[in-house]
Amino acid sequence: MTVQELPGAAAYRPTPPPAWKPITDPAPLLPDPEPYRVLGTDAIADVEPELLIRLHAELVRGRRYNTQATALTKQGRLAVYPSSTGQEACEIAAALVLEERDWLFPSYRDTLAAVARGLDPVEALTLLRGDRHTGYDPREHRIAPLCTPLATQLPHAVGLAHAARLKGDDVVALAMVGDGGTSEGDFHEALNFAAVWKAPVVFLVQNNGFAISVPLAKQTAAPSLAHKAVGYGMPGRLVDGNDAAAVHQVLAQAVARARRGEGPTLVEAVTYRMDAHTNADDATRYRVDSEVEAWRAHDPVQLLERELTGRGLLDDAALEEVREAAERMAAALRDRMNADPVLNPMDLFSHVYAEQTEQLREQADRLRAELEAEQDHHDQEGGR
Ligand SMILES: Cc1ncc(C[n+]2csc(CCOP(=O)(O)OP(=O)(O)O)c2C)c(N)n1
Repeated sequence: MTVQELPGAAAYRPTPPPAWKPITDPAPLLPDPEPYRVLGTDAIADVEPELLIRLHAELVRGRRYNTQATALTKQGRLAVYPSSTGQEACEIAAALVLEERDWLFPSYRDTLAAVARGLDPVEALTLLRGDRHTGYDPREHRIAPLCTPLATQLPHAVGLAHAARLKGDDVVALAMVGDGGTSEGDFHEALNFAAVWKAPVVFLVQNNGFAISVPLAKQTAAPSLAHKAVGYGMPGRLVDGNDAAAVHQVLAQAVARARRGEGPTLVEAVTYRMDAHTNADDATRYRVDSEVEAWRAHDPVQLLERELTGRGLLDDAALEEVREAAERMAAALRDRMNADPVLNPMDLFSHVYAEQTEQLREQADRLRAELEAEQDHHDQEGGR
């Protein structure tokens, strides 16, 4: 059967659509096929020796901070610590690459980045100690609270950066997230908005191989996490996350790009979590020792140390000095964490509502009366 054309039908025939054009040319957005490296390559020639020396000192201090904080969990002085041992190059580079006016949006694993940015080492552990409140004023150091809900820090970073741009403030936000966090809806929303608005944000994904016990292969079927950038229309960069000089360089380029108003970048740093997820986890249940040992041979501190000693930039005396400074930091951390904080129970009612509710006022009055009665009793006992 043939369909007969009615007279005049040609006028209703659809015109062919206009030629399709991509919104963005994907080619320049694609990451390198291999993680970018600087240490042990010709690219080292572009790096200032002072930066390498500074990175090394911070890495050694950071490693010592991780081992000390983990020890404090075993001594009952800290509730939980998600160690970043093995990931120090990412942590330190992220902190050093920012200007004072910029903002850092860390996850729960990024205490080191916060400390390297200038946060008091004890204040940085307040939340992980089980105290209420974050323990530091995020505005003072421009460090958002260490974020436990996965990836929620990413839309916060985009919102802050976009708002700063609208106000004409020269601010870049650097947001850190794990490989597991890239499966969250917040990751998608943050990257989409950031790219559409050209928000001055840098997303640093630390691909440390696992989301607790879930390996990367069960997390994503993407060629790499950096490739996800292309779908949002921003560049994806793949970097060796244990090469501090490379991470610093790639992040510095991304920060400069954001500052020029050219929009966000997604950086995937390929690294490895050497310790368990936290002190409450047993990593031997889901990964083999040979894998851990293979990564130990690619240790971020040793990689940098080898480069510096090979170039005559670090001798035994200088190395000893760096290690001693790290020991002094650890001893001070231990001493301060061993002092019990003096808590005021009335603080329960502080910082919750701008205006106290009637019910909370009543509860606060009752608690105050109880505390006063207890104090009177204590004074009388003491007077006897
Ligand atoms: C929204 C949300 N879902 C689940 C969790 C529980 N959780 C805590 S850590 C974690 C794994 C995260 O892995 P990854 O993002 O790779 O970061 P890493 O711990 O390796 O640094 C999960 C699922 C959470 N904190 N928040």
